[in-house]
Amino acid sequence: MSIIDEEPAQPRVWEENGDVTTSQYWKKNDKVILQAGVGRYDLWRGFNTGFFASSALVDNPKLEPILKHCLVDNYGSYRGMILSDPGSSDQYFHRDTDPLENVGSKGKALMAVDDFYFTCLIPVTGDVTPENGPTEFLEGSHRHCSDEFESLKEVQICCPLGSAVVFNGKINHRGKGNRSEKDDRAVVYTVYHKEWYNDQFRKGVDQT
Ligand SMILES: O=C(O)CCC(=O)C(=O)O
Repeated sequence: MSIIDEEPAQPRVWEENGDVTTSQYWKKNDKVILQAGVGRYDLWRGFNTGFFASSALVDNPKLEPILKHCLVDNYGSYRGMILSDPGSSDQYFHRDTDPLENVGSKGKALMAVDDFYFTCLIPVTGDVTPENGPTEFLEGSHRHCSDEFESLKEVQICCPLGSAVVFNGKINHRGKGNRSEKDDRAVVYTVYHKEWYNDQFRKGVDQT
């Protein structure tokens, strides 16, 4: 939180599923925190020591076989965290993967490639509840370009403490706002992706 309090917020503008999306981010040395809705923070880059390097996260025996099944070989992982304060707003809808298009972001190129990216969310301070902000998915959107999204259903997933949610990074989703009075809703995430993909890049974030 000291990074957010002390560093200037930098504006971020990019395209998500064909729509211009705006947010902000904070940067200090190797660390980058992305705003993921007002009052929601994605500790994205540079959080890789201590808890983030623990074997329960890095070599989790329950998760490893699932990811091996999904990605088969030549994949790696990194970790970060989503913090969501009481009173935070909904996040913007997004896919976790880049659309893989030079121009546009509707996902035509993405639909043509094999699945290469999965995200795992693990609550760490308490259950994820309807009040403190479930993860909302557009059901089946990992198999659709965004101009077909209208017919898809929104589904909210509440993950209890001790469980995890694993999803295809192509799926359109968002974290819902935190309507609770005092739950600090925190989830650690692990991103697993094929080695050929670079996830240390985000459109609209200064890479220097
Ligand atoms: O906080 C959540 O429930 C969703 C987080 C998210 O969108 C992500 O990790 O890509």
